[in-house]
Amino acid sequence: MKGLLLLPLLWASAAHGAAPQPAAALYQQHCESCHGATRLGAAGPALLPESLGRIKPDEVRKVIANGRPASQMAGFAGTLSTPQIDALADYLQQPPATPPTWNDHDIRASHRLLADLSTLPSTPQHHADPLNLFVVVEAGDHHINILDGDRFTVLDRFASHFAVHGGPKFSPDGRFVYFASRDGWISLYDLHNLKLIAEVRAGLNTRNLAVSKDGRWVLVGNYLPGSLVLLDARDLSLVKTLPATGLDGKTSRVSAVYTAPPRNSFIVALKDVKEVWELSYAGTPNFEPRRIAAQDFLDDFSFSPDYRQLLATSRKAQGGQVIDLDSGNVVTDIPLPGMPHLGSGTYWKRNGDWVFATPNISKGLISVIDFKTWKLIKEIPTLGPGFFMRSHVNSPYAWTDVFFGPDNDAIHLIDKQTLEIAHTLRPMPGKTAAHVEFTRDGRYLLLSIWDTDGALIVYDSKTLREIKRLPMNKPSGKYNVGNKIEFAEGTSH
Ligand code: DHE
Repeated sequence: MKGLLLLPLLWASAAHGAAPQPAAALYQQHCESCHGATRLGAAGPALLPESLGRIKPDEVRKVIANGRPASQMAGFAGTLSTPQIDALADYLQQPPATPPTWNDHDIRASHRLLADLSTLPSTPQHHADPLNLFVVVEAGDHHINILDGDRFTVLDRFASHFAVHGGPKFSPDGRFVYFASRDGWISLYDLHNLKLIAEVRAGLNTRNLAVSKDGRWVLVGNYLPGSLVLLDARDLSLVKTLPATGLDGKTSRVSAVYTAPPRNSFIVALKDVKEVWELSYAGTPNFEPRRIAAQDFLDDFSFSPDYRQLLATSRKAQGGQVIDLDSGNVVTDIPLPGMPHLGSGTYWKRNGDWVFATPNISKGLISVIDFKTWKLIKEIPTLGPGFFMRSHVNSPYAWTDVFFGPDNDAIHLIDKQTLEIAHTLRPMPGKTAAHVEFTRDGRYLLLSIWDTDGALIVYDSKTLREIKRLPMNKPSGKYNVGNKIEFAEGTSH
């Protein structure tokens, strides 16, 4: 194997005193049939440094040794020695000898139609309210649940591709939902017929996707290769690929793509080039980017409620920056300490004015900003850094988690008017509690216990009484169809 040339030191002594084997040969013998000769993935996920970057080396070793429950990944502890497992784990963290590529031909070749939409009924084939369904990502064993949002029962549960990340996005009528996995797979699912319709691999390492307001287009943002991939929303067939190349000729990773409904456009942030792109989808679009110069590399961003301004942060910057999307000018800088997670921030009305609140991944605080003056109104101390924040127009509270540190089992409920923590819940002491989403009417909300022996807990949003608990394996994000298609106040973009 070519990797062998690059990695002469990755040799491992074999079990039972047999001759040592290079890690590349071990890969070829034990891993290649499922993960592909070039490590780009096949039945199993891609095993590239980019795909494994979020998994600790120890965890990689454990998966090789013990396998993954409820998946086809078998354990190799009985076949491989500990040094062999270590060598394999190290090998997987090295880039392949030949840099991986993924072009239009590969995208088209990966495209699969799984059901014939023209033969399927166009009305819901279940008895639940189609606008109060929830899509729940079960990250522990890579599954998706479709939940009746009135009865809190599971209507369907199916395997997803490896590591679905970011919010699934919906067609404007709420019939279709689109998923992106970190592995680059995009899936289209019909919520009326509870059926997967199509899938395509748009990249090797994907950030997220956005769906146009008119429901015609899906835009996918990739880290690897650095590109935008435009798909036909009806069947995920490839329309166009745009390399994410800046004016300086440098190709960038895409930080994220979002749809901006009032602008009829997609907004794209680039991670390695100081540009924000706007791609209009009005009329007969050509999808040529309008380039807005940014003063920094943008990692994470959010919008004002009217989508006129973009509130962006750079991991390297000392705070946030507001960019006017019409003029392209920087409006102001905002002092935001730590690492604000703007993409998970939320907004609400306080004394008649919009405020925006963002959790912080590195500091235990919530920053609250006035949308009119862009002044920081308050920093609310929390029990530790958090990831997500959510509310609903009918709820007096904004819910935020303490994702990191010893208090990661706590959930804070922030009073939206006083900006004080009104309640702190510990739904399952000792287990991470994170990410909530409200029912369409805001009466109930679903909360994740982010653990292998985790659960989805349904609360009454007023009395804070627990209504139901559904056991799940690391449930992560959950999304209410009605809230998402209406871009409701309090939910994510
Ligand atoms: Fe996410 C959304 C970026 C790590 C779970 N995350 C998003 C979005 C972005 C983003 C840009 C918005 C996409 C969208 O909804 O279309 N996430 C990042 C990162 O840069 C970061 C910090 C590091 C990385 O390597 O990607 C990161 N994210 C994580 C995790 O470790 C989480 C907790 C577990 C996981 O699945 O990887 C995680 N991210 C989520 C979830 C959402 C999300 C559940 C959707 C939030 C929502 O409510 O819409």
